[in-house]
Amino acid sequence: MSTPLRVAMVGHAFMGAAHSQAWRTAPRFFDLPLRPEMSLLVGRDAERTAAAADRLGWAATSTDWQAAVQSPDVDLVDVCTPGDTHAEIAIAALEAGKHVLCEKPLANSVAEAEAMTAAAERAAERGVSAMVGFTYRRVPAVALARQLVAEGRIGEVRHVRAAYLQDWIADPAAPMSWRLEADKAGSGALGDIGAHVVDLTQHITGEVVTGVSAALETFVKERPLAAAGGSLSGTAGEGTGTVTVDDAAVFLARFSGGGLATFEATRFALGRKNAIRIEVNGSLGSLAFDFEDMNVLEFFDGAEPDTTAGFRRILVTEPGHPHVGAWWPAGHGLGYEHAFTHQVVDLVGALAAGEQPTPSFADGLAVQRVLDAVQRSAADRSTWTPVPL
Ligand code: SOE
Repeated sequence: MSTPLRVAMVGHAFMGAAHSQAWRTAPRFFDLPLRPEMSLLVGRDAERTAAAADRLGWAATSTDWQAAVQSPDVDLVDVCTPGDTHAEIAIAALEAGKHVLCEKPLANSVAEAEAMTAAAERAAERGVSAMVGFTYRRVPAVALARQLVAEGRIGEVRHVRAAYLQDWIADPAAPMSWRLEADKAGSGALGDIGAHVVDLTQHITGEVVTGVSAALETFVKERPLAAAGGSLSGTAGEGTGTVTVDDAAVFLARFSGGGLATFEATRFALGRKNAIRIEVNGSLGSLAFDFEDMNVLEFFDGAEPDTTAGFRRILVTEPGHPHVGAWWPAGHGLGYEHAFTHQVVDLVGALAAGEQPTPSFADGLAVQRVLDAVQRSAADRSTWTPVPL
C-alpha cells in the first residue's frame, strides 16, 4: 500500500462527511493496493471549509475547485456538491487527468450526463477512471440479492416493486433547501432518492428499464427560507421560497427481460425515514430488501415443498457474504456508512488493477435517461385516463 492516492474532495456537507468517513476508514479495515491520502478539501467559504477539514480529517483546504482539479498534487477528485456543478467539475477533472468519484444523480439533465460520459470515455483511453456514487449497491444484502439473481435462483424476473420513502419535508414548515430547487438539484424526490431505486433495481436484476408511465406531485409549493443549514436539517428564517421540484414520484415501468415494475419515491411518507424497499418476484423465487432492516435479505425459494416453503430471513453478516469479511464477527451488523467504505475499497482496487470501476458514468447516464423519461411522461397528461365521476 505504499503508492499514495491523493484525494481532493469538493463539498463538505452530508455527503462530504459520509465520503470522508469512508476515505478515513477504508485503509484501516481493508488491505488496499493504494494508500488514500485526504489531501485537499474544497469549499466555497474558507472558514467553514477549514472547520470541516479539521473535523473530517483533511490535510489542507481551498476555495478554488478549478485550481484543485489542475493541481499536480491531486490524483482523484471526489465530487460531493449539488447536482448543478457535477458536470463542470467532473469534466474539468477528467480532462486534467484526475480520476473522479461523483455523487448521484450523475447530473441534472441527460445532456450533462451524456457530456460527462463522453468525457469519462475519452479519459478511460488515457487510463483515467470515473465512478458515480450509487452507494447502496454496496450494502451487503443488496449485493447478495444481485448475486442470487445472477445465479438464476429466482429465475426470470416478473415483478419489481421498488419504493424509496422519506418524510423530512412532510411538515410544510420545513424550510427550503437546495434539494428543493430545480436549478440546483435537477428534480426532487425523483432524482434524489428515486435515482437510487432505479439504479438498484437495474443492478440487482441485471436488466434495464425500457419504458415508464409516471405521475409527479409537489404537495407544498411555498416554504420558509432557511436561516441556517438548509440541507436536511435547516432551521426556518425570514420570508418564503418556491419549491420547484417534485415532492413525490410514482411510475410504472417495463424491464428489458419482460418484467413489470412499480416505483415510488417520496419525501412525504410520515414515519418512513430512509425506507428503501425492493421486492423482486421471479419465475422460481422472490427476494425482498428493506433498508430499515439492512442486514437482512428475504428469499423465497419456489423449489421448496409447499408445506415448508416460506420467506427465509438471511442475516447477511457472514464472512462469505459480499463486502462483509473485513468487518466484525457474524451477526454484529453493518450500517449506512459501511457502503461508502465499500465504495472506496472497490474504487481503489479498480484503479490499482487498471480497471474501470462501477457504477460507471454510463450507468449514471442510464439512470438519468429513466429520470428524464419519468419527467416527460408525467408532463404528458394525454396518456392519463380520467375516471368519469
Ligand atoms: C436525502 O434525501 C438523502 O441524503 C439523499 O440525497 C441520499 O442520496 C440518500 O442516500 C439519503 O437521503
